[in-house]
Amino acid sequence: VEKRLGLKQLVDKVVSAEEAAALIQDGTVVGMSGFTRAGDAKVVPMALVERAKNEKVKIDVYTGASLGPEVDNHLAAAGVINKRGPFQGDAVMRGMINKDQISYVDAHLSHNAELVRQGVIGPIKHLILEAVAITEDGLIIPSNSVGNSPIFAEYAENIIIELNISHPEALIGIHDIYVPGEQGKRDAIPMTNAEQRIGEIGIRVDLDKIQAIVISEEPDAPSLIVPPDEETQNMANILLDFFRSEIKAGRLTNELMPLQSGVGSVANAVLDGFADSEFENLVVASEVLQDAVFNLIDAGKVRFAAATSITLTEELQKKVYGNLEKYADKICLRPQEISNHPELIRRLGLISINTALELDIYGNVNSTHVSGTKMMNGIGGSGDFARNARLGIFVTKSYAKGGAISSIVPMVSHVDHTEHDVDVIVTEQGIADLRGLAPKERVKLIIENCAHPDFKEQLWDYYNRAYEATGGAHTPHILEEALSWHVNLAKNKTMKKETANA
Ligand code: 0RQ
Repeated sequence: VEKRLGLKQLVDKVVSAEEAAALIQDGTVVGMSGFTRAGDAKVVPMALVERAKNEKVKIDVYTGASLGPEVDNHLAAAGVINKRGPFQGDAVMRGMINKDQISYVDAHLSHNAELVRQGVIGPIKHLILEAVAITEDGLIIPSNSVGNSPIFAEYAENIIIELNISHPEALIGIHDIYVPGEQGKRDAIPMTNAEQRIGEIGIRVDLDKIQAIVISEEPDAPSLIVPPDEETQNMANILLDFFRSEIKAGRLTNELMPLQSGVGSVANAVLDGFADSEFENLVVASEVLQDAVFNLIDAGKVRFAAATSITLTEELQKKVYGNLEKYADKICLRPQEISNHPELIRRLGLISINTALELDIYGNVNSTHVSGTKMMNGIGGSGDFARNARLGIFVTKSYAKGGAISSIVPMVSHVDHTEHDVDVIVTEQGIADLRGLAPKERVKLIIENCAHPDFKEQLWDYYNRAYEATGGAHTPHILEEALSWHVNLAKNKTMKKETANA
C-alpha cells in the first residue's frame, strides 16, 4: 500500500468501504469509474448494497460504460439505482430497465463529458474512482480503464478512491490523460496519429476533493465472450477479402487504417481473423481492447493499440496482467472522450466494426432495441464511430434464435445508425458494400448477399410489392406492413410468413 500511496498527506484519508459508503447521500448523482467490466468501482458500491438493506438510498449512477456484477447487478437489484447512464450490459439491470424499475439514458459515449461540462449531468456529488496508485505529485493513476473518470473528477464535489492493489503496478505509465477545455474556447486536439501521447499518465485532481481512500484487492469480473464459431470465422474471412479488394482499388494499404472494433463475441472473432492473414503493422484505435488484440500483438500483427479500457477473459487476464511489461510500450488507455472523439475518428480515418441486432433492406441499423421496445445493452460508442469513421462496418449473423428471427427486416423497429452512417454490412452469408449507392441499389445487395436463404423470398416479396404500391418511390415501403415481421414474431414466435397452404 505504501508504494501505491505516494502522497503521504493522504494516508489519514484511508477508511473502510463501509465508512466510505456512508458518505453517499440519498438522491444524489454519483459518477463511477469503469468501462465494460474493467476498472470498475467495486468495494464501495458493494458496501452500499449492504447499507441499502437497512436504509433508503437511491442514486443516479453515471459511468464510462457497462460495469460488472457489483454495480449493474447487485446495486441494481438492491434498488439503489434510480437512473443509469450511459451504457449497461447486464441481465439484471436490463430486466429492471424493461420493467420501469430503473430509468436509463442510453447515450453516445463521447457525449457524456460535454453534458457534464454543461451541467446537464450533475451536480455530481461523488466520484468513486478505482486507481492503481496515487503518485507523489498527486496524479491519480486509473486502473485498466479510464472512461469518464477525468471529467467526473473535474466536476465532482467529492472523490472517493478505491486504491486497488491487486492490479499490476506496471499499469502506471500506460495511460494518456488529456481533457479538452470548454467548448468555444478549446484548441484542436493535438493528435495526428493514433500512437501519439498528448497528456499525462494520470488524472490531476484538486486534492482537497479527495474525501476517502479505500484499499481494495477485488479483481474485475472477467469478460464473457465466447470463442469464434464457424459462422463468425466466415464473417472474418469475408471482411478480410473486402479489405484485400480495397487495397487492390488503391484505397487502403496492407497496414489498413486504425481499427476500432466493438465489444462482444462477434467483434472479437472478426479481429481474431487477422491472426493468420497477410495484414501487418496494424494499429488499433478502439474503445475496448478484448482478447483478440493481445493475441494479435503476440502474433506480431498489431504494432500499437489504444482504447479506453482493457476487458479480458479470465485466461487472457492471467496472460496479459502477468506480463504487462511486455505490452507496456504497445498499448495506451485514454479517456473515452478522446478514444471516441469525432474530431479524431475523422482525422485518423478509422475503420470501425460494430455489431447490429437487426438491419433493414435500405441499410438502417438497430443495435439496441429488441423488437423496437426492449433495451438490450445500449448504443455505446458504435454511433460515435460509425458516423465519423472512414469506413463504418456493421456485422451480424443473418438470423437469431435458431432461425426464427431474420436479422434483415423490411424496416428496423428502432434506428440507432441511419442509412447515412452505414457503409458496409457483413453477415455469415456475405457482404454488401453500400457506399455510393441509392436505396433501391442497396436493396439488391443486402437481400442477395446478406440475408439468410430462408428469408430472401419473403424480403423480395415485400420490396417488390412496396415498389409497385409507391410507384417506385425513393425508398419504397408499405407502412401497414413494414413492421409486420416483428408483429408476427410477437404473435407466433417467428418472422417466417405462413405459406398459403400451411
Ligand atoms: O441473445 O444469447 O439470449 O440468444 O442478442 O447476440 O449474436 O450473441 O452477439 O454478443 O456480439 O451482441 C448488438 C447486442 C450483439 C451488441 C449486440 C440476440 C441473440 C443473443 C446477443 P441470446 P449475439 P453479441 C462498442 C460498441 C451495441 C453497442 C455497441 C451490442 C443476443 O454488440 O450491444 O456496438 N451492440 N457498442 O440471440 C432479437 C434480433 C437479435 C437478437 C441478436 N434481431 N432480435 N434478439 N439477438 N439479434 C462497445 C461499447 O460501446 C461499450
